[in-house]
Formats: sequence, structure tokens, C-alpha cells
Amino acid sequence: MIAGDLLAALPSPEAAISPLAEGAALLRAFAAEEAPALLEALNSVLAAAPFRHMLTPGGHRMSVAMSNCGRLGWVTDRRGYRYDDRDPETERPWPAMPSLFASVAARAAARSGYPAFAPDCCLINRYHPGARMALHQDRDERDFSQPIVSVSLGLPAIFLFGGLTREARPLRVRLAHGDVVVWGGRVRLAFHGVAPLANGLHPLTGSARINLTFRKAA
Ligand code: MD3
Ligand code: FE
Repeated sequence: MIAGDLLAALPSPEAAISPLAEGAALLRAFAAEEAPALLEALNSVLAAAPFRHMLTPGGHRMSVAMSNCGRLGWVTDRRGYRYDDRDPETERPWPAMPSLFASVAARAAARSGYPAFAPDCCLINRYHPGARMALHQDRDERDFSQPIVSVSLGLPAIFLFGGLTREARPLRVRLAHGDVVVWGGRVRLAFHGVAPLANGLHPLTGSARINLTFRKAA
């Protein structure tokens, strides 16, 4: 059972890398030093592809604002979830993935046992206080043997880490500024979500949490 593995291996405060479960690793503060440069590169991406609140297929406006960079972008609207090589707002290709983004993601993956991770998509999620993400699986990608790398910036969040069925009670893991998680192996298809963001102010992001989610979609 995945949740049991996670509990058994919860990070000790001094551990820089801790195995969360088979195939997954939590790299505390891995991107903390690069965070200012990541946020600066992010601003250029957002100038070309601003944050927007997408609609779910059921017609609900997501509380998380999103954008993308890289060859493909994850989008949702009334027609469904999919990857698209163009921003539906501008009908232009998504901004290129900044080289620092690709390098942080590849270094984190390599450290976690995935030496050749070459993401073609970076989904950018912005949470303000109250924003949340309901439990879901990431299954719009072609090859589930490819990991997902997530970089947390700004305000902390409680990440909900569930099992392989929706019924399993999720564990709560606090993700803070600079934390990087590599999700592969058995947990690649685990249900997961984010609890409503608490109020706060972060020196680099103000009242926001930013999550960069790197995937190889095609
Ligand atoms: C665990 N985003 O965009 S990233 C998403 O913090 C998403 O914004 C969350 O879930 C966020 O789809 C979490 C961490 C993450 C991503 C993919 C996973 C955790 C995962 C896939 C399997 C298990
Ligand atoms: Fe997800």
C-alpha cells in the first residue's frame, strides 16, 4: 500500500532526499537557490502566455490559474482535458521552456533515478489563498513510465497524496518554497490534490504559491 510506504519513509528533518514511496522522491529545498532566477524566467513566459482560469469539462472554473511553456501545454475546456501545441487564448505556440526550467527538472529527475528526463511540457499552476485542486490522477500523457517533476515556489501548501484508488484516504505532506518532488514508478498514477491554500505572504511571490509541473506528454 502506497500510503504505508510514505508514512514509513517520512523525511527526517535533516534528510535532503527522502524516498516518498517506490519510484518517488522528495527533494527538500532542491530549487531554493535557483528560485529567484526561476521566477524571473517565469515572468517572461507569463508575458507571452498569461495566467488564466480554465473551465473543466463539467463547466466549472478552476480556482487554480494556469499557463504553460514548452512544446505542449495542458489545457481543459468544455471539450475535455488534452495537450495542445498552441495556447487557445492566442492561437500561438506556447512560449519555449526556459533552459533553467529544463535543467532543474532534469537534475532533480536524475538524482531520483531517472537519468534521461526530457519534459516537453511545463504546466504552471498559481494558487492564491482558498485555491485548491481536487483529487485526480495525471493520465493524459502517453507514457506512464516517464516521471513527473514538480517544483513548489512561494507560499507552502498541503499536498494530498492518495492511493491508486479514489477511496484511499490521502496523506498530507507540506510542500514549501523550493521543494521538488519526483513522481514515478508505482505512484505515477496515484490520486493526488492540493488542500485549499492558507493565507500568507511570501517575499518572492506575495500571496501566491506557484507550482511548476514538468511532464513528458507525447
Ligand atoms: C503525484 N498539481 O497540475 S504537483 C497537476 O501542486 C497537479 O499544483 C499539483 O497535480 C500542484 O496535475 C501537484 C505534484 C504531482 C504531480 C503529478 C503527480 C504529484 C503527483 C502524479 C502522480 C502522483
Ligand atoms: Fe496532478
